[in-house]
Amino acid sequence: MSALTDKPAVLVARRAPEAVLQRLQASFEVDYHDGELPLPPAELQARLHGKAGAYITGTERITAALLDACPALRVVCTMSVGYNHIDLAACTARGVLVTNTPDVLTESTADFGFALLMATARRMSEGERLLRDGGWKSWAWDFLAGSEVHGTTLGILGMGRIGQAIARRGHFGFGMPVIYHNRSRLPVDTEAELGARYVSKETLLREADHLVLVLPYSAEAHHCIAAPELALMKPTATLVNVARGGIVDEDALALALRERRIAAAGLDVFEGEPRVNPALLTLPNVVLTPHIASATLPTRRAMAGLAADNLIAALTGGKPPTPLNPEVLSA
Ligand code: 8YV
Repeated sequence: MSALTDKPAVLVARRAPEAVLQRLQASFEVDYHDGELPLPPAELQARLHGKAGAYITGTERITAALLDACPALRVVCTMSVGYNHIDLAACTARGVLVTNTPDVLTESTADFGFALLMATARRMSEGERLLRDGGWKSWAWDFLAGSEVHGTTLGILGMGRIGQAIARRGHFGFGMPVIYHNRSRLPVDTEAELGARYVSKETLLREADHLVLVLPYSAEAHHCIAAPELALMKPTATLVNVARGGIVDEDALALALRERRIAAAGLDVFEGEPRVNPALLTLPNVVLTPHIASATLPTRRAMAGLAADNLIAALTGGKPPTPLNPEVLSA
């Protein structure tokens, strides 16, 4: 509680839509960081001290050390579906509820994943760069000729909500046979609906014409696409990553792209973002976007609203809609 009001004190660690901020201010004593850049970790910790709630995004790391320094913290609400920036086990052990924003970004993120696949396969960024640089001189039969998309084999690593939404686009929109690998196999009726076939990771790598990474980041997913995996892919294949940067070994990918051991890549996420591996920046056959797969205004508003719903419910005796560790609520 704030010393001046009877409202719980919370930190809103990044800019939020005005309507969402107003809802939060009606329920809480809000410490608002409205700067362009994330708070440095020490300042994040200092400003979270004494707060009951944290409203964060994927750019704020919640560690065990931070939790120990902020014992008043009861709930962490992230405006993201991914939560690898939060030590969930440490939160649960300390009775801190964590919530994320699933579902509301699924379709927009899948739209973007498919757009990135198409831009990569059809060399759109390369073409635009060439045009802007005055390099468009004439027509030639193979001028900026890319890979086919329709009817080719779509591979998906990580068949959760977003993976399935991408599979649906490939299957229904582009007549693509879909193969996938995932920790667990989908029910057979879902596979039939998506036209998707479960395969080993090795088969996925060998057979996909376009491979899209949509798996959550975890220690076991770290660099799970590295030199040996890239070596299994077709030399004509496209790799798209809309999941997390750390899943791909970027040095190995840059080498494979340079040596044309795969045709092209489309990356929306980077290990150590917003820094981008310099080796990638010089290559023509990679489309690079700044982590914007969920970035449509309606989707971002929905994510911000859902994170606020979670925070308000958690601190006012309600039922948070999307908890990640609901066991904390029943404890
Ligand atoms: C966000 C994301 O843009 O939801 C996620 O996990 O990666 C993106 O949608 C970002 O993390 C904002 O918090």
